[in-house]
Amino acid sequence: SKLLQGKNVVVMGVASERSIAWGITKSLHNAGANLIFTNRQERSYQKLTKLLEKNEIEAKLIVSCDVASDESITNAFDEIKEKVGVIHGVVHSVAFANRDELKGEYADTSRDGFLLAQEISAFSLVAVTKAAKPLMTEGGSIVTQTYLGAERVIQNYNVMGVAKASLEASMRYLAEDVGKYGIRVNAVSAGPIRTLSAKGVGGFNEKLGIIEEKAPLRRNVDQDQVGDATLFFLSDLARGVTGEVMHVDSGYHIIG
Ligand code: 0WD
Repeated sequence: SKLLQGKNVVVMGVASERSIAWGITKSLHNAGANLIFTNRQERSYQKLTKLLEKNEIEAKLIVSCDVASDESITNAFDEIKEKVGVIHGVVHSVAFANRDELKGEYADTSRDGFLLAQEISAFSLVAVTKAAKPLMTEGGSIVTQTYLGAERVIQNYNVMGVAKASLEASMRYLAEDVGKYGIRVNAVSAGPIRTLSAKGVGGFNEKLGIIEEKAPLRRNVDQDQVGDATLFFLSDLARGVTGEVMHVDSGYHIIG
């Protein structure tokens, strides 16, 4: 049977057809998962319902969730519990930083901008894990999306790189917390992919060019490749893996 047949998976962060979470959606759907979606904005909800229709994918449930609010997260997972019951996976594909802080010098980061990036991009995984845990009574898998800027200084990524470092460390601490309940927590570190969020990072096109030139595979990755890697983490194939960051970046991270 299929890898995720009959499994209930929550996908957070489909904003458009270009979203990494949309690539993930297609992989999970093909693997037989029942999908539950969360959106922040009405605009994303409209786009998502159109995309689902076009691709003949039926959502089990769509709920609104703004990860800036504990109440919104609690309400979303309460509704999922009530209408779906047990869940087996969560895909966390959400991040935010002020656009004017994704260029220039990191030293110019404002206090508010720093805290905002940490809140939406890193703390949200903590809050979501806490909310999802009681619904994962049959064990589960939580997968977040990170980037190389967590490990190295990548020009313009600045405050988001520091937020991703926090996200990766949180992922490891959370993996320890929930491992005893049979829940795994992992991260996919994707290479640059042109999405709505990526447009906000200064010098994005140059980044794509450098990968084509220097990465072992000499090409950029796409949303579908991230989708399949995320599927691996969600599936039983990864039953022995937790607290891991897996790079889906054409091997770029090994190059000095
Ligand atoms: O090159 C890239 N695109 C990479 C992205 C490389 C490596 C990692 N990533 C990460 C991003 O940092 C993020 O964590 O992948 C994740 C998804 O990013 P994406 O697919 O590039 O971005 P996008 O299509 O813009 O989706 C981001 C979602 C949007 O959904 P909504 O429904 O809100 O429009 O994150 C959402 C964002 O708005 N988001 C929020 N969702 C809930 N609550 C919030 C929030 N407060 N803020 C932003």
